[in-house]
This record gives sequence, structure tokens and C-alpha cells, in this order.
Amino acid sequence: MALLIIGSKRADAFADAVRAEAPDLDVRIWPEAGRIEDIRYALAWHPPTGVLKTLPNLEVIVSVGAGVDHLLKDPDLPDLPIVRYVDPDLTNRMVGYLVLHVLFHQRRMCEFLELQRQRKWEFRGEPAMHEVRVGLMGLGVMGEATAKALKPFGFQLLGWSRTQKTIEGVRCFAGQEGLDEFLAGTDILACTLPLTPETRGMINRDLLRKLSRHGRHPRLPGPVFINAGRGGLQVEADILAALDAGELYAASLDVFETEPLPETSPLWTHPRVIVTPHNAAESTPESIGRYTVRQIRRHEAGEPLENLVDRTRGY
Ligand code: NDP
Ligand code: OXD
Repeated sequence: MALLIIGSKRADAFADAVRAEAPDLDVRIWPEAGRIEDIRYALAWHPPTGVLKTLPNLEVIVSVGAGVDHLLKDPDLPDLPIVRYVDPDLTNRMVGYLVLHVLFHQRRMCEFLELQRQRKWEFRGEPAMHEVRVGLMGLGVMGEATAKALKPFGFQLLGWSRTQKTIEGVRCFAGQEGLDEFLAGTDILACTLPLTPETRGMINRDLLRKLSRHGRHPRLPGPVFINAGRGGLQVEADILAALDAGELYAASLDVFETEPLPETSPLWTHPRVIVTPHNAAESTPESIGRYTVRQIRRHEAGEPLENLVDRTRGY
């Protein structure tokens, strides 16, 4: 029985971490797969199209990421259980990223960075936290944990998901029928949606125009968009157009339509855009190693796998 690690630049580190956790496990790194009949488990991140189909005895696919769009895009993906990565450290990192960027924009930090570059000492007031409405787009593991972390600051919280949720202190909306009301009540939109056929391209100009503009706080000059979900959710040309038209005040983007973000993208130098290189939440080799071995042990013992992906939903 062997585990094949496929597609990640960090494959060596993942292999070391798995071996540290399970010294007897036969761990291989693609394309050095050896006798492919031995391979029963795959740990994958953006595997090349068609590779997983070539493994005749594969039983379980473990995703290096919480998101599985990198697997589901393979038209030849075998019909096997997919375990996505869910881990308290990963969640905590995402919460840290989102809280940081909500506070950053509530305090108008893009403006202060610009003033600093100009050596200008200028007081500009910020809205009180309780006056700012943060809309969490996606109320899964990441969205719900972020809501809980933002609550003690006093922000007004809204959330949107596919199915209706009940989270204390969060006004929850669901589905297409709840989307417009959710957007109209949101000053800072923080997105952790997965990329699926339903969500692809949904952050476009039309959607951004629906964010709270009436009732906008004079000290928060317009709505803010934060995306730590997937770049395929957003239309970057529309974000830039909305920023330049004053329909959007600022954005923090961790994920992009094309990654790495091309050098030619105007997002790099826009004064109201913060760019980070898809590092909102890093999956460390140690925790990936532990998690993968735990799934293998559970499967070998006939116990249910954790965090199984629903392929019909796409996440
Ligand atoms: P979950 O599956 O736990 O949550 C996904 C949420 O999105 C759920 O609330 C779900 O609704 C909602 N959702 C899905 N489709 C729709 C839809 N069509 N309309 C409305 N709501 C929808 O995922 P996680 O919170 O664990 O992770 C979310 C995403 O974050 C990942 O898929 C990945 O893309 C991204 N990510 C990014 C990282 C980074 O470093 N930038 C790191 C880790 C994750 P419902 O609750 O009803 O199912
Ligand atoms: C993830 C990611 O999905 O790293 O976990 O983007």
C-alpha cells in the first residue's frame, strides 16, 4: 500500500511530514510513482489532468487545500471519495487574514499608506466599529469562524450561504433570494466562497453595485471587497472599473483569476488594492502530514473519512 503525492511544489516537505508521522508508509512523489498498482492513496494539489485516472487501485484522494476546484476541474477525475483539508491552524490563519483586512479598511489604511508615501501628517477619522457592517460571503468553516472572531469588536455582522444558517449575532441570508438584501446591508464584503460552476465570476460589476451605498458612512468612503476564496469568483476588470468609478472604495485580494498575478496587472499598483500571493491560510507540511495519515488510518480501520466533498455541490 502506497501514498502518491502529486502536483505540489512542496511535495518533498509533505513526504517528509507524512514519513515522520507514519515511518512505515510507502510514500512516493509523482512522477516517480513506481509500481502504480501499489498506490491506494493520493495527496494532491493541482494534479495534472488525467493523472489520477491512471492509478488502477486508488481508493481515496486527499486535497492539500480546503478548496477542491483544483481537483474537480479534471474531466477524468475518478469517482472516488475526496477528503478536503480542514484543520484548526488553517482556519485560524484565515480568520487572522480576514480580521486583519477588515480592520485595515475600517481604519482607512490605504489612505494612510498613501499619505505616508507623501510624508503628509493628516488626521482622517474612521467609522466606529459598531457602525460598520461586515458581510461574510460563505458561512462554512472559514466564514463562521471569522464571524465569531469579528463579533467582540462590535461590527454588525451579516452572512450569506447556499443553505440557511443560524449563527448567534449574525443576520444570515441564503441563496439567490437572499443575496440582494445581504449585499445592500454590507459595507465590507469578506468572501470565502468555494469556486464552483455556480459561484464562478459572480463577483462582477453588477454585484459590486449592489453593496451598501445608500447609508454609507461618511468616514468609510465606499464599500470594500476582500477575497480569500478563489480568484475565479471575481472579474478583475470589473473590480478595477468599480474602484475607479468610486463604486468600490478599496479591495484586499489574496486570490486571482490567474496565479501568479501577471506582472502587467493594474491591481499591483492600484493605491486602494492590497495584493497578497494566495497566502491567506497556508497549509503547513506538518499538519498536512498528520491529517493525511489520520485519513489513511481511518480508512484502513474501516472508519468514516472526514470532511468528504460532495461532488454534486462542487465543494
Ligand atoms: P466550506 O465548504 O466549509 O464553506 C463554504 C461556504 O460557501 C458554505 O457556507 C456554503 O454554503 C457556501 N457556498 C457554497 N456555494 C454557494 C453558493 N452557490 N451560494 C451561496 N453560498 C455558497 O469551505 P471553507 O470555509 O472550509 O473554505 C472556503 C473556501 O476558502 C475554500 O473552498 C477555498 O476556496 C478557500 N480557501 C482559501 C485559502 C487561501 O489561502 N486563500 C485557504 C483555505 C481555503 P452552505 O453552508 O450552505 O453549504
Ligand atoms: C486552500 C488553499 O484551499 O490553500 O486550502 O487555497
